[in-house]
Amino acid sequence: MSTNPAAPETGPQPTETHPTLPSPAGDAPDPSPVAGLPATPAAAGELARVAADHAAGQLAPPAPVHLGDVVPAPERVLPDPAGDFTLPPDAAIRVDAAGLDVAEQLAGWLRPATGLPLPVTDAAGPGPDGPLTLTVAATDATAPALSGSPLAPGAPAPRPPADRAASAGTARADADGDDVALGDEGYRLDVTATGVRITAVTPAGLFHGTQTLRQLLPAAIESATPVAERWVLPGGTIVDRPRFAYRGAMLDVARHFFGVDDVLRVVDHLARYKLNHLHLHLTDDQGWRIAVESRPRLTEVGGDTAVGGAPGGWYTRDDYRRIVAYAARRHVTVVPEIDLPGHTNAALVAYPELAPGKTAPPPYTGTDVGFSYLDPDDERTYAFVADVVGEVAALTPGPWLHLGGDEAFKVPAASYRAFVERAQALVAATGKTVVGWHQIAPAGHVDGRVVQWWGTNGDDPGTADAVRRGARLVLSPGNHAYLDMKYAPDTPIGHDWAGLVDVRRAYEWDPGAHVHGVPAEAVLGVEAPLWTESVTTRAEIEFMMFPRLPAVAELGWSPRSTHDWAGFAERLAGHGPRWTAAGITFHPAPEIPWPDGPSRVAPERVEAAV
Ligand code: TNX
Repeated sequence: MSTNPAAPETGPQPTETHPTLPSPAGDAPDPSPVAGLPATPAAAGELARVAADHAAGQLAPPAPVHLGDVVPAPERVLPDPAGDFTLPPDAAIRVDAAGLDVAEQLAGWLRPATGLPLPVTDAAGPGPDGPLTLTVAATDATAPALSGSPLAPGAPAPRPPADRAASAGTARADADGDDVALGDEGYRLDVTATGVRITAVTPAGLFHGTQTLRQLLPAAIESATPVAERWVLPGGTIVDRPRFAYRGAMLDVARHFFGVDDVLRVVDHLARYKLNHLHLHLTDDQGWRIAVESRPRLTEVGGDTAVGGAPGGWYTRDDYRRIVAYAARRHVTVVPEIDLPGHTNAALVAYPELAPGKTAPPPYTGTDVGFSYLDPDDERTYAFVADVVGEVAALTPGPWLHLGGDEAFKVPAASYRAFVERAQALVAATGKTVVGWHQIAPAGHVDGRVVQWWGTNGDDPGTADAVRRGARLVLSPGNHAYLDMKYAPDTPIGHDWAGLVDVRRAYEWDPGAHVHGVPAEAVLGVEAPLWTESVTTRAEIEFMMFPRLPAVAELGWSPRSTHDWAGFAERLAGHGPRWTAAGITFHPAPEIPWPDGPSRVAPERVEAAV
């Protein structure tokens, strides 16, 4: 694989190497406009072109990426070595109206490195069929099966029904697993010698398909400037859809504040790996990061601080709208968290009447937890909660609102439970679905409630009981999914209260069978939280996310039947050069067989991160 930027051509130019067929004798008059060339009839000329293309295909080296080299692992992969496709210089992307925005995004990713114009054209309009076709089909009927073909060697077996994402669409899978419904987020990708087609039922599915396409091109596709490369895709078919409907990551913007551009970049990272939720931890003791018009002091006063005296900051309503819209375009839903009743020191500094003692505490820039709380016995607390969740809900198009609920150690159990029940009702009144850390489990059920489990031993009868009463679960086990845990003892940033989380530990667990007494059907999905007490820069965010974020993404997307550490590590290794080309900082984890060896992978970037 070459990652060299294209250099100006010097010396002799390469000559045409395509073999050509001799003209048959006795041809009809020369249709060629070029004087002096031997006569070649149209039909024979076409024959020659096809033969030449075929021969070139046979002579060309195989695609450097294999069809199964995708993270997260696709549900089915059927390689066809004769079907490798090379992007021609005049390639256009044809798409129907529903897929237009996805096609524009795909073109935007492919243009910088290829240097090709890659125009996006309307499939309904005039013009030839381009080699790249994206189709949003109205129904699954247009997502044909792998018509009786055997599964690829090593390809995953059809998954059991319990694994299926809780998504719309009429799932069909016959005994051979030959026919599948793509559903809300699935796609089918066909690569043949003459073109590439992605088919999906929704733009979200199409978008996931384009992320797969991107990964199948040589790693140099991530370059921001043109690269001399043969842009070849491996032939065959992928039919793919998620195991879980909720696949997310959390960014704590309260302990340290991260500006809009940093958040947008995190959205891009999620989208690459088919994660579809970004949970923003917007408030904590050290800072309040979202403007609330009815309570301006929350940001004016409470937004000024951060851990260790670092600069504070907050999102205006327009900043937040920008984040939400950017995420939506990438089929990522923002989940805002207002952490209540604990983790509220910044709010108490701004509005002391909410504090139990009715006096403002000093601003807090340390990293302890569990000391602050809103006064659960004061009605002004509930007016405050109603104002805040009302405004945040109104700014948020997604269905979720996270009310925190963790580590309110100083609130007696009965008061805590009563507070959570009132706060849940206030969230429900905004039309949003309640999400909360698993400490909210003992509170009464409210329609659709989601409990986010962050324990470390898989054993929590309270959470299992909440599930029996109707809650669904998002899994973020601290000892597997927490991105703020150190990889190893010498990781320069991060915590270790939940243990060390190397890439293998991030990968080796099953969200469908993790919490005792919780059946797979109750699991909505997975989320990898990044707390930022010790994370201060964009490079450090990436260093903690990569390569563990793709590990959790695979647990959320891929059927359990594909789960295999060695195979995952191999596939993941191929992403190191992609991250390097894209300028993404990552931890060169020693357990991953990086193509150039761990020490050769972007060492300067890793140093920059720590
Ligand atoms: C626990 S996880 C917390 C956070 C900390 C984190 C550090 C959870 C719901 N609460 O307040 O930032 O540990 O790892």
